[in-house]
Amino acid sequence: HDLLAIQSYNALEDSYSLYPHSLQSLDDMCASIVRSHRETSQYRVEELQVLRWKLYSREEIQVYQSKSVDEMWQHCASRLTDAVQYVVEFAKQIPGFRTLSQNDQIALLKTGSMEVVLVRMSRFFNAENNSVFFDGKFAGVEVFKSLACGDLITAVFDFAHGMCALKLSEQQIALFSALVLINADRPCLEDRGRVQRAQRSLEFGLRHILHRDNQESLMHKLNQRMAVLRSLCSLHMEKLQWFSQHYPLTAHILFPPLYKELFA
Ligand code: MHQ
Repeated sequence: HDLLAIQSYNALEDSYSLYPHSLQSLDDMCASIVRSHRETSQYRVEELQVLRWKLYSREEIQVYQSKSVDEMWQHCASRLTDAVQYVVEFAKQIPGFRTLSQNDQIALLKTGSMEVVLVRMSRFFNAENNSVFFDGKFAGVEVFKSLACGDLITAVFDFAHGMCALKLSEQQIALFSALVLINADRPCLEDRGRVQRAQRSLEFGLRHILHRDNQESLMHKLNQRMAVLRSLCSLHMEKLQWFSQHYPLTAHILFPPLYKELFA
């Protein structure tokens, strides 16, 4: 599997951080997840903040809009795959993830990596003008016109808008992302019990930081967001099926192997 290449196991450290017994180890677990998030998030929020003025011009938008459907799909699939690769790096650093079997790691990434990409998208999103940082500048929905899946794009942008409204801190985003990945309800898990234990300690961690931030009411809102994420991902799969039927060669030959491994 491409997905899990280069892995160094540290079972001892994992079994320690899987069960936070004290406030100190809970703090340590949160700190390590926040560090992994920071190290794999491509851009810091402050960097993105200063790039906000960089918008695509009319002419540049034209260039994207005049691409063919399969050309634009191929382009977006490879951008998405880059983003997924960072999420895989993040996952591998989550306490408890590496102690799962390879099968369970792959099962969790198959269903969760796209969801985490969408959670991360809120950091790359400017809610003031509904644009996302894509290929070096901020792009509105019109840039994605030639994908011919306007409903998916609108739904994804709406989701990002809603996430921005929650005004999450980087720590909250990090813990929430980990929880989106480590989810015992995913299909095809061999050792559901182990995933559940990891999930519980992450939930504990998220509650802990929300309590510390005096924002316990966010827990409920974040749970609601999880349901929306699932529907977005099934819409993405639906669109991909539609695309593969109409452009089997592009989907088969030109899509990145990791994209196919995860979604096809
Ligand atoms: C990441 C950085 C990042 C990279 C790529 C139908 C189809 C193939 C794609 C961004 C949907 C189109 C994506 C590229 C569109 C919704 C996709 C294409 C955070 C997320 C972000 C900004 C992705 C967001 C979703 C984009 C724009 O670390």
